[in-house]
Amino acid sequence: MSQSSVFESTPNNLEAFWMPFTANRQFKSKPRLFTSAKDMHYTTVEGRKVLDGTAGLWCVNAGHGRREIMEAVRDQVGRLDYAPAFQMGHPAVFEFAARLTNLLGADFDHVFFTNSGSESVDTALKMAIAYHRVRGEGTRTRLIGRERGYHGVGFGGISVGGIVANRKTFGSLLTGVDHLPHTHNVAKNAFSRGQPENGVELADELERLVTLHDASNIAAVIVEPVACSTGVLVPPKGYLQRLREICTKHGILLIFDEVITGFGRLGASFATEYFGIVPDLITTAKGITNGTIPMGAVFARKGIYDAFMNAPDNTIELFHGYTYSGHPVACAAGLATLDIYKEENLFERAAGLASYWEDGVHSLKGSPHVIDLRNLGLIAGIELAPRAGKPGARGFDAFLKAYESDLLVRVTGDIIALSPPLICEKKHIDDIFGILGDVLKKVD
Ligand code: PXG
Repeated sequence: MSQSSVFESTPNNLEAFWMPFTANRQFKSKPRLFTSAKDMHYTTVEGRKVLDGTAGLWCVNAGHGRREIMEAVRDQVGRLDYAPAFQMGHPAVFEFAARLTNLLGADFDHVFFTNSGSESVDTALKMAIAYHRVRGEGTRTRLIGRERGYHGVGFGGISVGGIVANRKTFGSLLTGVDHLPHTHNVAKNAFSRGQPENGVELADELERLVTLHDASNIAAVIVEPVACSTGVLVPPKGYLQRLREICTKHGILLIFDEVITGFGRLGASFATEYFGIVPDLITTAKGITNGTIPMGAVFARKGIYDAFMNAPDNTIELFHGYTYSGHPVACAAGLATLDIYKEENLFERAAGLASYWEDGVHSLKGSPHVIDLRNLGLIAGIELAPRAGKPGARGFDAFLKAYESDLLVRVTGDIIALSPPLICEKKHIDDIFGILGDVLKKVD
């Protein structure tokens, strides 16, 4: 066969693609394919409209098919498709960095670009270790994460993350890592509206780890302000403040992983603003480009970048970066996305909808199998009792039945997670909870 006929004879089947975080055999036996999307809806290959209850994968905050982003991307590809990221630059990346630091406010003054949340996490962990080293505290190398934390899929992220399947599957991971306990407590906090009352003392576990290892060995603590991927675990009142205080007391950097909570999800620019707490590094991705082009970013608090700038002239201050750091097309998408967020006041809009959303979530109290309902901003978690001996089966069934009922949700185990685009209307919220109420009646 000639080379060109090899290309032409590509079979039309589903086999070759090894799908990420997917039950491949189940999917390929009964595929679910989207072919287009506009505003709040996907369209399936069969032509069915499906309401997007999850903003894609927590990323399409401004809704689908935004013309402004499409035009910006098209223009940028035509003008400058790629510029080397190392030792070279292009105008859009500087403009985007400046705009992003404005959005974060006075405490943050530098941005490092990546291509995903996982890369943002690895970048932040490396920055933290390198920061201590350039200041002459090179013994600070230990990292502290949290049980049930999700920080992406790099070795750094799965090491500080607290997901059992990663520990079971991928070996010994990074050394020098400890974990705080997670904050989820259905017995004490079930059906909390917003932040739960119980659990602030769990932050004191950090003091125990400092006593064990000594602060002089600890570089950073990383947490998601709201742990979303493992089931929407809303932090107890006062918990994040206390973590901040303990980190400050011991010179430990605090990293907020805001890959999901960034860009308006809580009804504020970032969780940092929402909770009024200033971490030292913030990791982001997803909503930074409305999910249109892959991109991530790490924000550094004032002083962190400066600490690196004492190196001799012409030396690379931080030995780190990606081929596609600050890719021109991603920057164009990001700039257009920021314009939409601003012009449509989408973060304020989310804040304005949050109490209606909360009422919608809690209207499911009493529905079959529901053992807890949780919410913050435009996020919700609906925890179902697992089927005896079959954890996750009921959740997956609910996911499939919701999809058949024209609603896209996410499930993690037996927890349904929701995060609609911030452009949603009250009628979409009514539809989401109306459909879910019916679905729960059909799930056994
Ligand atoms: N940190 C956090 C807090 C995340 O939520 C990542 C890092 C990694 O981002 P990338 O871009 O490398 O995937 C994430 C990603 C879900 C779901 O449904 C969540 C994520 C990704 C896919 C699905 O819970 N979070």
